[in-house]
Amino acid sequence: MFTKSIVKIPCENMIRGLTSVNLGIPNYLEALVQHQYYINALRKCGLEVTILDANEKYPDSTFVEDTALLTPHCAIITNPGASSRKGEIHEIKKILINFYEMVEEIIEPGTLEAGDVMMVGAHYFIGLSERTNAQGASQLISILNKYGMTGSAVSLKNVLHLKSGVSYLENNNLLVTGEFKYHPEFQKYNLILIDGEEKYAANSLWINNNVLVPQGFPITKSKIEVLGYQTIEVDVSEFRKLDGGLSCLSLRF
Ligand code: CIR
Repeated sequence: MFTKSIVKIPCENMIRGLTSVNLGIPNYLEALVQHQYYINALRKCGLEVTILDANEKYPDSTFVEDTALLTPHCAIITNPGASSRKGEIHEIKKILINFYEMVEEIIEPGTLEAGDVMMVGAHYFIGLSERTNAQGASQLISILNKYGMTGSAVSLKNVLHLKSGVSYLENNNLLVTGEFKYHPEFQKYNLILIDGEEKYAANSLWINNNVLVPQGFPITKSKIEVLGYQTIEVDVSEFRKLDGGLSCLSLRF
């Protein structure tokens, strides 16, 4: 169970954020409203929410998930692979020392963004992406081992981050799309296939037996409900324009 979360208000400069999709420029005011609904949803799931101010220096800084991996034993500050995002870690580090006694770091030449890290109990799958390299993954595995946890690297080709295409919903249930359907490491889970028009919803977010689902993906929503979860729809259309999804917008611990 999670009790706390951290989010960061989007900055006006988000309209200049990194993106690989052709969905247009985000509407900033709309994004602010959607972000507030997202915060409400986290509270509905029982989380205390720490809200960080916007920082115009970092257009993508609302995607706070990428800057740290929070485990039950330690916090790990990442080293984002995107050069425009590297400076985001300084603020997050200052915040996390208030919550964690043990704070570790990924360092050069290792790069890692925590959107590439999926927690399954005490094991962490680490996507090797354009943002997370093999050195970053191996540093992370060493840190996890030090605290009695494990990690393993997963290859990926077609998505920005591992969790853009696969999300663990606890109780052995795994949402998968595209290339991850056939991945050998995931075959032991109860795979819920999310495809075609709905593949964006493969990034849904388990929080304390609720699952946040992006608004507008009814097939995914009902597949998740059939498994016994309570779903909460959240509109994140403006963040999707920057390759962002539900998990990217918070740190949960
Ligand atoms: C980026 O390209 O870094 C941002 N525009 C989106 C980050 C999304 N984060 C995530 O999937 N964890």
